This record gives sequence, structure tokens and C-alpha cells, in this order.
Amino acid sequence: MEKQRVLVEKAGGVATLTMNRPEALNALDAATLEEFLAALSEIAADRSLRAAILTGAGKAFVAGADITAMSGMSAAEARAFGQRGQAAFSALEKLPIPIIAAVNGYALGGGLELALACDFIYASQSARLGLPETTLGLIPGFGGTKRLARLIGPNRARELMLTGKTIDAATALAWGLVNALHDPAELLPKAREAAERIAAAGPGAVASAREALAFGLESGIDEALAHEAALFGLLFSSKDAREGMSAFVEKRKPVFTGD
Ligand code: DAK
Repeated sequence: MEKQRVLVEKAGGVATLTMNRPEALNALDAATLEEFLAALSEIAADRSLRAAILTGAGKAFVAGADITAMSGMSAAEARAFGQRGQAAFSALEKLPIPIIAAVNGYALGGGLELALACDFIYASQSARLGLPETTLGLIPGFGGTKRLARLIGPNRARELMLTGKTIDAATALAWGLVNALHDPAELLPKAREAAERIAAAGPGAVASAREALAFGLESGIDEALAHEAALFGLLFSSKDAREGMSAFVEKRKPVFTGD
């Protein structure tokens, strides 16, 4: 049987997706994109899951789109590849549960864009990040030009995109690109700890918080506040909000059911 390029592991309401093509630094080729899409739909459909982690096998998170494969593509093939890539990024962004990027090594080009499409990023102290597309005569095509500028501001995003340089993990932390750095051996346990905290919170509340934040990034303040108030009110019709508040008053741990 052929080796799986994307591994999916589920435990305690948390799914871990591992990009598993270490011999090519987990570069994204058409077959990897298809497996990644299948893994995302499996996770999206599994109602027992509350959070996910995305990481890479070996010394890279993902070193970008597969340059060797792209160099031999016809225009039609490149178009189809771009469309499948966009489908994968869109599925990642629309995942109904939060996903944490655990950047264990190189996150370059499409690989950094993958991490940027996650809810937040933890990185190993040995990670290196960058958008080298312009050095290949390309531009980031999976949302990187937008998401990076929003996260770290246009000046630093321009520096990364225009020079194509890679930055080390400490710089990524200082720039606010990643939330925390961990010892390589501690990266996955720390990501799991965060995922488990998310999994223990009210699922409806987690979903509403993500929705309110995403909506607020795209709209004016009045509209965003009205939307937030609507979601806040809606949660009061859920059993979980009642349970969460009752548990606090009764000094016990809440038991959330997702209702
Ligand atoms: N593609 C294909 N193979 C890659 C690869 C990549 N991106 N990155 C690494 N590999 C392969 C290497 O060729 C090598 O294979 P063998 O020679 O062993 O067969 C193996 O992985 C190990 O890599 P190295 O020997 O190079 O390892 P080093 O430690 O020496 O160097 C490195 C690590 C990460 C510095 C280096 O491998 C590197 O510079 N890699 C390329 C990084 C890069 O430029 N990434 C950006 C790719 S462009 C689109 C939207 C978006 C995109 C495309 C289309 N559309 C909407 C249409 C995105 C584009 C990109 O991501």
C-alpha cells in the first residue's frame, strides 16, 4: 500500500493532522493536496471533535508548493493545481473547529500560508518561516499576501515578500507571526494542551467566538458589535451556556454537550 501523505490521529476530541512527505520537506503536490482535502472533510464531518492540530513530519512543517512538480506543469495543469490548492485552503479556513498550526521546522511559501490559515501558530525554536515566492518569479497565491499583512502589518509583510528571506523563530515571535515558541520536543504537547483547553470549553461558544472575530475583521465597528450582540444573545438559548454559568455558581466543573 502506498504511504499516506497526510496522517490523521484522533484522541480526546482533538485531531492531529500530520503532513507526511518528509523526503520532499512535505512540499504540496497534487496527491498531497487531495489527501489533505480528504483529511479536512473527515475532520469537518466528525462531530466528536472539538479542536485540531496541523503539523509536519521530519524537519519541515511544509516547504511550500512542490516546485519540481510545478516546473513541469502545462498551463491547464497549473490551473487545476491552483484550484485544488484554493479548495484546500478554503476547507481549512471553513473548518468548523479551531485548528492550531504546530510549526515544527520550515514553513515556507504555501507552507507558511497554510499556517496562516490556521487559528493561531505555535512554533518550534528551530522553525524558519518565509515567503520566498518572488525569488521563484511567483507571488504567494494561497492568501499569504492578505493574511500576513493583517497579522504582522504591511511593512514587515512587504519585507518578507519582497526580499523572499526566511526569518528564524525568535524573529517570528517578536513580529507577532507566532504566538509562542517551544522546545522541539515540547511543541506537540503544548499544542495539544491548548487544543484540550479549547475542547473543554463550550463548543457553541468557541464557534461563536471564532465567527464574531472573523466577521469583525471584515466589517465596520457598528455592524461588528451588532453581530457580536446577536451571537451573545443566541448563546443564551443554548443548554451549554446555562450549564457553564450554573457550574460556576455551584462551584463544579461544567459538562458541555454541544446543545
Ligand atoms: N518543492 C519540491 N521539493 C522540495 C521543496 C519544494 N518546495 N522543498 C524541498 N524540496 C525537496 C528538495 O528538492 C530535496 O529533494 P531531493 O533533492 O532530496 O530529492 C528535499 O526536499 C530536501 O530538501 P533540501 O535538500 O533542499 O534540504 P535543505 O535542508 O538543504 O534546504 C530548504 C531546505 C527549505 C531551505 C530548501 O529545500 C528550499 O529552499 N526549498 C524550497 C522552499 C521554497 O522556495 N518554497 C516556496 C515554494 S513556492 C498557487 C498558490 C501558491 C503557490 C503556488 C501556486 N496557485 C494559486 C496556483 C505557492 C508557491 C510556493 O509555495
